[in-house]
Amino acid sequence: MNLTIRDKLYEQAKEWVLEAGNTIREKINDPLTINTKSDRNDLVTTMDRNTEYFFMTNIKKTYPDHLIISEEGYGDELQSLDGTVWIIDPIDGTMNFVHQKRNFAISVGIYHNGVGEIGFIYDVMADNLYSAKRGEGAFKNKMALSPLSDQKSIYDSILGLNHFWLCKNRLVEEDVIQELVKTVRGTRTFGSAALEFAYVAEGIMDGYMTMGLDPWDIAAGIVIVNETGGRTTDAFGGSLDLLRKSSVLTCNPAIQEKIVNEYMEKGKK
Ligand code: 2AM
Ligand code: CA
Repeated sequence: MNLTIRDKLYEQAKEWVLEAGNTIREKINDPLTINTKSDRNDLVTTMDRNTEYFFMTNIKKTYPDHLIISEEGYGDELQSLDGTVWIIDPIDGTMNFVHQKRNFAISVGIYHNGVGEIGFIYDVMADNLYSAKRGEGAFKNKMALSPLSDQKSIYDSILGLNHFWLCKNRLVEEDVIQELVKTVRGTRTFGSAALEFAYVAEGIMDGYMTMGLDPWDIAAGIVIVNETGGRTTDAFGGSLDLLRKSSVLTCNPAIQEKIVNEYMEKGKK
């Protein structure tokens, strides 16, 4: 993608992300209409839908040839990542949005012919914007994020995990996850995949591994984590397909092979 075009696209997308976040903040205490999707814990609100609609109408008006993959139904049905594709989660961490009124993010990744060019993860209530352009580093607001250390030991690592590893249809034997939990220094569960990617990029968490995420949960995060030298694969080290749901491991490169080879591969069902 031409760099001048990309810079303009970055500025426009940033403006929309901040505007959408501002609207959510202003309405954070308004009454919510909450519905469920795949199960009773999979929530969606009018705020998710309205925010996605805001992005969709602006993108289609300004860039009629751009395509959209998004969570709440206003996107396109895509069979490939050809062209310029916006991959959007209007609210990542909807359960946090509903129950906690914090710890949720707007996640916007912009891909060109399958290559992640731009990523934004906006922690709306904290007003922290994580961003990256491919090849130009990652930022938290105006602060450049440092490259991740390649010397990290798994014993000194904090790993983001959630209870889905203990639910039905898990992908690995439970005792392997237990071993992994005992090996690392600590675990955290924040409830927003996008924020967990941002924390890996920031180096305040060393990895995040989860069983099933959709493209909109991770598209921006991949671009941002890449720019700090982190790696993102499925939980078994395989490459990700941004048209499908998949397990995900994003982490400091120093611990990736160990997690995959010594835990995940061994416990694979
Ligand atoms: P969401 O809030 O946009 O749905 C929570 O652990 C993380 O997993 C969030 O990023 C959440 O995204 C995502 N997730 C994906 N599928 C989910 C589901 N069925 N139920 C709850 N969270 C889900
Ligand atoms: Ca969402």
